[in-house]
Amino acid sequence: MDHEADAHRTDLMTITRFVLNEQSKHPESRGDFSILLSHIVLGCKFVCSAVNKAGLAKLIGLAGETNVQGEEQKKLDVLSNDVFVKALISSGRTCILVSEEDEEAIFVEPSKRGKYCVVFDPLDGSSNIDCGVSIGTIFGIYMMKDSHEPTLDDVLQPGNNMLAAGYCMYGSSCTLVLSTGSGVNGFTLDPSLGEFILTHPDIKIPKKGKIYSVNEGNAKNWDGPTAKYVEKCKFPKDGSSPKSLRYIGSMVADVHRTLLYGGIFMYPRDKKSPNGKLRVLYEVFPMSFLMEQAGGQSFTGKQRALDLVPKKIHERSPIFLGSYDDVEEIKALFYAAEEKKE
Ligand code: FBP
Repeated sequence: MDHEADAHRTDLMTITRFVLNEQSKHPESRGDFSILLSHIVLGCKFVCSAVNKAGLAKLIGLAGETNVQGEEQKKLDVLSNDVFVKALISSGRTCILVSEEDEEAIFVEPSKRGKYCVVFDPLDGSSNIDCGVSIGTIFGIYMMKDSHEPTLDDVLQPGNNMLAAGYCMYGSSCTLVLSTGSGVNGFTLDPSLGEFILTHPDIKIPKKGKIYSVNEGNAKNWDGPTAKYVEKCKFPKDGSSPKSLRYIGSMVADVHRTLLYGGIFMYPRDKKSPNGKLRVLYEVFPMSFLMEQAGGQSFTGKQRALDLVPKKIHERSPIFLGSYDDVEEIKALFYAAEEKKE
């Protein structure tokens, strides 16, 4: 070990230092938020190591139960959910948790309760777990509305009220992308240090992209504006080059690529899924929060995604997010279709 070289690494910007620096900008802060984030980071490290050794540790395959979405749970789903529920409750900073894997919201017992509500998908992209394709954890953080007994109203808030959001991608490297409301930063886990290091400072999505990302297998059931937009991507009439199709089928991986390379990621509504597939609280809102913080935008087909006010914790919504100009194009098609109806 080249101690000399390593000594110089002690000035690296770790996520812990980054969060504490952000905290120092708020002299009134008691550090509760930083403590909560540090427990989420711990959960990501745990799940990252479990995902890396999943094949060897027989963690792949089915767990034999089904979750609230009626989906068969995978062993890693259950493990990841346990990891995050325990980490969040032991932070002593949360009052309500909403997980993709739990039918009901989890109300933290008073002795361990704090003022934050966390909504999360412990392991998104589960259809890709067994084939080793990138998967991830998605999370969003709200503040309780006020200091009364916590209720579902404290999580059924519009996305605009979200304080922070992020995802951790378990892929060729483990990357945690975070926004606390002033820009988006990406951190890569250095396994030798066990630390997330700032590798993607102040991420800005390109204003326009060359990629569109959607499950074209649903094309025959799409509505007019979606079909028209995808047609335009493939056969542009303005002489520009066709967009490339990239679809991994793991939202974290597809959104991560979109954030870095630009373009548009879509999970539209269709005749089979009139509200699309992705869940508002722990998929649509966190990714829309990050996209807007990076200069992109996020649209439901009717409105700005973060203006949605969910009525149920596992509510779904169509989503079109990505580069500002690309989402503007599909918004124009949807609005034009609406006007025609009137
Ligand atoms: P899970 O949370 O159950 O994994 O479902 C979400 C998801 O896997 C997203 O990650 C992905 O974008 C989408 O479903 C893929 O859906 P489809 O296979 O219908 O294209």
